[in-house]
Amino acid sequence: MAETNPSKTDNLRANGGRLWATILETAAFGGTPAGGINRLTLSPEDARVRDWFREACEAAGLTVSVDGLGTQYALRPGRDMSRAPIAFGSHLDTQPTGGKFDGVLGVLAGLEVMRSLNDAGIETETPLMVVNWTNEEGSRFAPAMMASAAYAGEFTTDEILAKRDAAGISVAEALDAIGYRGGEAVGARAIGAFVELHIEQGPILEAEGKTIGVVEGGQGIMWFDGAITGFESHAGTTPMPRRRDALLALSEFALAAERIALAHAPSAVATIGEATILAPSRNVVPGRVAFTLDVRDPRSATLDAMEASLSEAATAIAERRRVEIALTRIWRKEPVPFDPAIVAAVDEAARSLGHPRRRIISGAGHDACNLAAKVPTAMIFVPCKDGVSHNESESATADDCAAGADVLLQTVLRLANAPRAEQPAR
Ligand code: HGY
Ligand code: MN
Ligand code: MN
Repeated sequence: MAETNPSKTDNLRANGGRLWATILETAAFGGTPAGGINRLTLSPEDARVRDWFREACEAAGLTVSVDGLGTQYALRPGRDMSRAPIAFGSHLDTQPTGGKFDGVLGVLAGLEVMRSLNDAGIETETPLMVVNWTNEEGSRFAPAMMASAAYAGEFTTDEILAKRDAAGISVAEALDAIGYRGGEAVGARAIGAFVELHIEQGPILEAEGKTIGVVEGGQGIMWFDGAITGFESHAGTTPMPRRRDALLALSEFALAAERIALAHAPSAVATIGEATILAPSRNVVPGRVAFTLDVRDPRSATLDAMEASLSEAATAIAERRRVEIALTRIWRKEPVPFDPAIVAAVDEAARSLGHPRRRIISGAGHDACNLAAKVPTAMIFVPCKDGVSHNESESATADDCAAGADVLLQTVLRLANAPRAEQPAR
């Protein structure tokens, strides 16, 4: 009989100590001497944490499936198996300078929810599912959040399988190399609602002394690939005025991007995270440079305005420095609102647990931002130290992680035991 007695479920809490132990245990897979994690998607380190996750889920009585892009789905039966499962999770891949919590907290808290329900002998009306989405970070293969984007129908599976990393290895080859190219069709699996727990990766919750962020949506993102072509020449004999220096052109463009972001303060951001001199040599004026640009803002119109300003800046710098600047937008993710009913369920769960909370918009992209196009979705944030993330020093407290897991557990129980008529509708 599904346990829907509120007295038993309302008082249920996750085992915060067990959750913290799994965070520390899995941090060993790709762990760095500085205490961070370097676990690029589909790497040997990623394969090891995937194996660990599968074994832990199976030990918790879950049925684990893998789809054609390697995403792992771990299902816990509910009393009414005709209902689409309430899903929760995040990602286990990290940035090269990643920390212990980005993505990891959402997946391991999902596992903890399952373990806590098992310990309490609670069966929910609706099935539950914890998900590890492939390649959320987008560091090795662009774009970010690619597997959840394919699940939501934004890309075909073949488009994603054909994406290549800097070494020319395709997603398909990388999946096959670690044995995680599953047989399940991407997007075929029904999800009734999706909730993602994540560290905020920004400074707001900590600065305001809030434990829980009730996330109402995600901001928009644009990714560009850039190439600047000048002219290689002798570092000793080429007079400064005669140079067509690609690196100096990039330097000007980087400052222009900063100026354009500041012109749309306080929300807009712009980042050149990768820059390479092609055929570098200490005594040759750089003739060719490749770079990437990440631009974000919560407003679509501001993204448009920034893209226009960036293009104007590139044209002006190219003319002045007699170089060519090619700026190609390779990805645009529109700002996304989360489902009000799921946001309300998160808010109510946080209120019932007595955690100080506030509404917030996510500055980072998340798999939830893709799921929102297909299923009712929302997110839960907890603070991280100094708002730092994508840095090996990324840190969160065991208490805040436990609080986030409790809010996730109570949100999931509310959604999973709601009468069918009140089930999230799409
Ligand atoms: O780029 C992002 O916002 C995410 O961390 N992948
Ligand atoms: Mn993340
Ligand atoms: Mn990240």
